[in-house]
Amino acid sequence: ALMTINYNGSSQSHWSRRKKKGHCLLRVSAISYQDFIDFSLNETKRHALLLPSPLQNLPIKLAEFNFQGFLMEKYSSMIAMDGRTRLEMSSFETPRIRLLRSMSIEGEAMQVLDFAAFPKPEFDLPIFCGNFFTAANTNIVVLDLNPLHDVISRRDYKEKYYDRLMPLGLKYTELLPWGGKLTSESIKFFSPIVIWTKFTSSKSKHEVLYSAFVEYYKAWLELMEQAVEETDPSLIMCNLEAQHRYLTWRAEKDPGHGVLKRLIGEKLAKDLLRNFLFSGIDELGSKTFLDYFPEYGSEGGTISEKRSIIGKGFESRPWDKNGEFVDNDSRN
Ligand code: BLA
Repeated sequence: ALMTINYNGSSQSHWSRRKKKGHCLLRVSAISYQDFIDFSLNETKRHALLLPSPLQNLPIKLAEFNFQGFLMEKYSSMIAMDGRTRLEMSSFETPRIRLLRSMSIEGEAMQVLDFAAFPKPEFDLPIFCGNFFTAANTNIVVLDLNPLHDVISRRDYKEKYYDRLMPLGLKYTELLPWGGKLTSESIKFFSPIVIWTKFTSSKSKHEVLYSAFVEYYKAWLELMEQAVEETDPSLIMCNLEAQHRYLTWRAEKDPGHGVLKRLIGEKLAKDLLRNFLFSGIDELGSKTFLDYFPEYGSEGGTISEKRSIIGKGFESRPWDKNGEFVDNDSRN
């Protein structure tokens, strides 16, 4: 039975099968992020032509044997080294979205969603980011329309996308309050409406998180629909580099790496990060992590293992109700 579950012929059958096994062996905890993914794909289809991503069009090439010796599609589904935890990947594109991908992890003691939408470089749209980690009743959540360009130095960019979204942001940042100190470097990747929160699991909190995800994603789809395609090559280049810098940051420093390495080993985790989750890193640009973030350089030209060079900061939310950045941290 495992063999047939693991081996997916196509992403479509994958979705229907996933639904059918809703009551299956490993679903101990109530929360499953599958509903979030189902919603987002259905909603995307109402706004755009949803096509399978080339990442999932190469099943033969990408099929390999996993730890237990099951033949699997690398970018479709995997069973972790513990033999139980399941990782499910899916990816699509649309005429305006370069890569719409999700990874969900379902284990006995852990549920994770990593959901992102990366626009094509002709659009300066924010990057949609839904990152939810649930384990042992604690939840670590980042939900945001991550700005492609710096919202502090580029006021035009903040006004263009975020001024109108402040009421939505205020509604949910009250329900899901600031999660406390975080890697200071991350703050530049967040927008004035970012939801950064931690909470203990409860039905009501998960319902709030679901509606926040729904409303943020709908807002992002509307922006996507209204966006005007850029034609100036220098501005397209600028979008391209900004997205590449973002991918480079996350592929190197995302806080979920430790968990991924424990689940599937260092080699596969790195492969998943570069070729699936942050795919584009080898195609969109040629700069390296240290080109973008030289402060992480250590002796011998290697990248510092530290996640943060500045240290943790931002005990409280560093944006006011108008979305103005208020530097409330003396170290920054
Ligand atoms: C913790 N995840 C965190 C933290 C943030 C994020 C801000 C707090 C700790 C810190 O700031 O270092 C998320 N940070 C982000 C995101 C961006 C960013 C989304 O800069 C985007 C720009 N989290 C996941 C996934 C896993 C995961 C996929 O998104 C696991 C596979 C786990 N996140 C995870 C864990 C912690 C965490 C275990 C707590 C452990 C720690 O702080 O090191």
